[in-house]
Amino acid sequence: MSTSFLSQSRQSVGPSSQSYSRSCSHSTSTSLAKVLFQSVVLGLAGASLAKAASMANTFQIVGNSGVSAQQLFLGSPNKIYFVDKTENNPLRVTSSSGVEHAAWGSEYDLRTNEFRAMDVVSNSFCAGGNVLGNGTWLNVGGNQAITWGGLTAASQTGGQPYDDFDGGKAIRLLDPCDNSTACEWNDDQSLYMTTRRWYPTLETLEDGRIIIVGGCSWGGYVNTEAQNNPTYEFFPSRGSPVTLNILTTTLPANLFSFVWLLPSGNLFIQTNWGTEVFDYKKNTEYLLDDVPSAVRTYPASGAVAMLPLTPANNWTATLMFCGGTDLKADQWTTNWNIAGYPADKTCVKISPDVSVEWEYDDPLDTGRSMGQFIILPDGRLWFGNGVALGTAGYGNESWAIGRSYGDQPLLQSWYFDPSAASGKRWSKAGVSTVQRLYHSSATLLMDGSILVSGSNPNPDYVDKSIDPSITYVTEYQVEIFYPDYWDKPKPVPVGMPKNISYGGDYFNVSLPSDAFTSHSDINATKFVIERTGFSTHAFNMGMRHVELDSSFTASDDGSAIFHVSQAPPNPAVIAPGPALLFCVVNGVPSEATWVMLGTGQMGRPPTTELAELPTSSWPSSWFASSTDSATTQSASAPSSSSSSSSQASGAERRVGASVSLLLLILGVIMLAF
Ligand SMILES: [Cu+2]
Repeated sequence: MSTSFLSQSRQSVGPSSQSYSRSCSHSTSTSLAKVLFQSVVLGLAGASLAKAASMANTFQIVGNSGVSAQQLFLGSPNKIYFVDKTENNPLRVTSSSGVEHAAWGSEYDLRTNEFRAMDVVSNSFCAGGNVLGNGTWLNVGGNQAITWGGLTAASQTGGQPYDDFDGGKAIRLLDPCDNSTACEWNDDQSLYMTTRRWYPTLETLEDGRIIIVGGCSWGGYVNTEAQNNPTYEFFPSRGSPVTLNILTTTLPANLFSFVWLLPSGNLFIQTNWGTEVFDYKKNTEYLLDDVPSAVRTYPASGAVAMLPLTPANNWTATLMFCGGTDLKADQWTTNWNIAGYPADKTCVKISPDVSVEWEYDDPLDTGRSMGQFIILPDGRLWFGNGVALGTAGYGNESWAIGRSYGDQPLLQSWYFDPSAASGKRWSKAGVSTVQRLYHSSATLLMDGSILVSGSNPNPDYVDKSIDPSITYVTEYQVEIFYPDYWDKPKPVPVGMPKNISYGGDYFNVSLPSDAFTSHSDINATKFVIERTGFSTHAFNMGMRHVELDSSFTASDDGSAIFHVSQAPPNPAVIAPGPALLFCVVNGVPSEATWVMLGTGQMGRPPTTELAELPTSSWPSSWFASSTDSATTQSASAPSSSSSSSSQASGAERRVGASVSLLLLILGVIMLAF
């Protein structure tokens, strides 16, 4: 695919009814039946053309990742960083020692959809990641150096074929470079951990430091007592690893434990069936009831997310878990057909700062393992990727699908709206054309779309030319999913800040009148911070959505100035570091502004009380014809502030109505004959 096509495919194309209008214009002199036939057929064609031009709810393949996207993150406004395990990717890179070898890292530029190879140095197989308070990204842990087929290499310190080093204790640092290609992973052995961690979880804390939790020494499908690393430590280091008891009682499916910093300053930990609140400052664990219905951690791999923290819910954290697999501790053996076992379809949630009770939420349409949540700027969650049968993982067993322990990939993606009425929270989003099994990943982008990549349930790179019998190959295709708001005109806020503090003065952001289709849109405008997180193994470490408090002053001309609070004066609501700031008007997000939460330095950021917001106000002229302010506020917009969004959707509705009318007339005529 050419670059020009690729860049075009990321542009918004609004729906149009032009072709329908043209098809009608030259049919006036023909017979009634012909008119009706042409109108109906061409009208339908016109309507479907209008639909085809729409990007909303579609996936588009835009490029290649270069290496398999086992791990990825949005490191800067226009750069995605992919990290793979050491394997025989055709992409080559040269080590600092001058050895050319297969690459297992790459940088992807969203402006050009092109990638460059990066040298990751040590084996980052199933590493964890997150971003420090100063904006440096961490990639932690992995496996020993390997050779062809993923087998352990004789040398653990470089050499052919991959010149890779043992990554079990590795700490890899990256300062992303948006406007150059100069940045590289810094794999500095003097910073390494003292113990091995394969499948560790990383969560950023109030002072910008990262806690590194769990993992095992040598890998495998699930953890074992012999290789368990039931400890946590910090980066920058605060000394030797400390035992975390829950990791000793939750074998074997307790790798990539889910760890979230709660607004209370405690950590919520969910791993295998076990669940607890952990006061990491006092090293005290408070056990809660087991997660209901299914295991959600790897390799069951349910979809997980912290639901949006908003002024309306007083920034209370709710953790949501959907799908996974209901296997008990003794069932994680590979002597039976795991790949044929249906995945779980329940969704459960808990708000541990206010209640220790688990609750069920609307279930999935179909059971799913390795489903993944991405929080959208409008507060809904996108849910995609994964399989209906089996689990994460791969191996040589006769029942494996090729090598995959998962089967029947699910291409349908969904929206979950936590604010909708119970029973109505799920609705269909787009259908992907690419199967996303084990080792897939996804992230929100600055423009409100979602990048999806990965899938490689194999020990080494494989395509159809290497093994024609392989069902699930190493997948490089990068897709973008365009949510349903994509075709609507984006609001263009003026005055978005580059820094957000924890408390202090509010800031002002203005929106012109054409940002609103009605006065009520002003009331429906939100400002949200999104941490997009580090994506691997069907979840994004550090992904979080925090809505800021705001009020507005609307003007006679239909424009409005929004008064937007800083982040709550509590870095446990959202940890310091880089994030995206969106303005969302009635569900349609602006392009994000890249912001730094806190000072951009390591250390607990200063906090101060939030300044009180001005009371929201409408111009008195809008109330002239009515004393009922509620009626006035929801009145339709004056023609001067009607945007192309309402016109476009109006045109679509008109096309639909005309086609229906013509079909009705045609039906009546046919009945008459
Ligand atoms: Cu893995």
